[in-house]
Amino acid sequence: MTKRFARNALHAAVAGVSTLALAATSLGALAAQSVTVGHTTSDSSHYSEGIDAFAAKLEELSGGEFTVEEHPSGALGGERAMIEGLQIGTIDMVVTSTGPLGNFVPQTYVLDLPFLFEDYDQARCVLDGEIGQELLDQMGEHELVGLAWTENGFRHLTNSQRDVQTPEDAKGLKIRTMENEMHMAAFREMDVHPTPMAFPELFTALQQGTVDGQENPISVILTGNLWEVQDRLSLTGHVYSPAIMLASPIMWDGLSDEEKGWFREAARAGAEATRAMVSRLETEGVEELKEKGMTVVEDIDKSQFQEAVEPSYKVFTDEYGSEMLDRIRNSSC
Ligand code: EAX
Repeated sequence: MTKRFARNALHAAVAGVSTLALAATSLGALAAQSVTVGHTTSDSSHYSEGIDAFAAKLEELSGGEFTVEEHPSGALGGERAMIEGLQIGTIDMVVTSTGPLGNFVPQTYVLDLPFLFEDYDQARCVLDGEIGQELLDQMGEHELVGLAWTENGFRHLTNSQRDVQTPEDAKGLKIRTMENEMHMAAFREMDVHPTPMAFPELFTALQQGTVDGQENPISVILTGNLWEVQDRLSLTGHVYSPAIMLASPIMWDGLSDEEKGWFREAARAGAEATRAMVSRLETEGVEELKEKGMTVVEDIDKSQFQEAVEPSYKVFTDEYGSEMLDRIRNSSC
């Protein structure tokens, strides 16, 4: 009897242990919920810096319930393809420029107008305010979830043909642009031949001379090694390039309100880290690019470029009206 009791007790204990073990395993499975984040830039870029900060904050807030799996360098495709991936749920999150975003959410085209923002402070102030929030909310109408505005940076022109100091110097160049109608319209006004292309194809296109040049922020030129295949940089700063942290509605709908709050807070921490790196590289990065052998044209009369691309504003307002543009221009930022 005692023996049997002992055996039963043992069985019960074993059963108890395995129930606990099972419970621990399912907790473990939750703890290991991994979030895939894709982007086109390298793992030493400003986006990657932001994703590290996002991951650290998300893990901290969730007590390890979520971990982040970063896929840099276009491993999951170009920005347009990744945004489509969010809509169908094959990717959980993407950090992307607004380059191809207007194809999905036309309201964002306004942000891609050349010389819209004077400087980083103004752009960040607009995006962090009411207008930015309104645009983030609009993602929801297009099967996307906007978590936070982050940053790519002011775009500068590079090419392999000649030093470009004035719009006249740029005439006739074949320049890769993002898949963005506003950017293409602006370059057409300058008599530059815009060639839209996804970022992962860019390095080879420059290397093989399919295009003469491209335009991107300093961080992308530096950390994407574009200096290896481009020897001239002109600090045109012709357009501010916002970036956004987007989530898939399929992942999002499976989260509780508390979890959604963690993602939003972590995304803001990520944006902050990215912006800090963009600011730092805007000056330090130019020096590094010179050391790597690029000729840098710094003395640019931006008003000449601004004048040359001005008609592209009409292309925008004819199609989308001027309400949002006026609001940005009249904002207190
Ligand atoms: O978002 O396509 C581009 O030139 C972008 O600036 C790049 O993918 C980073």
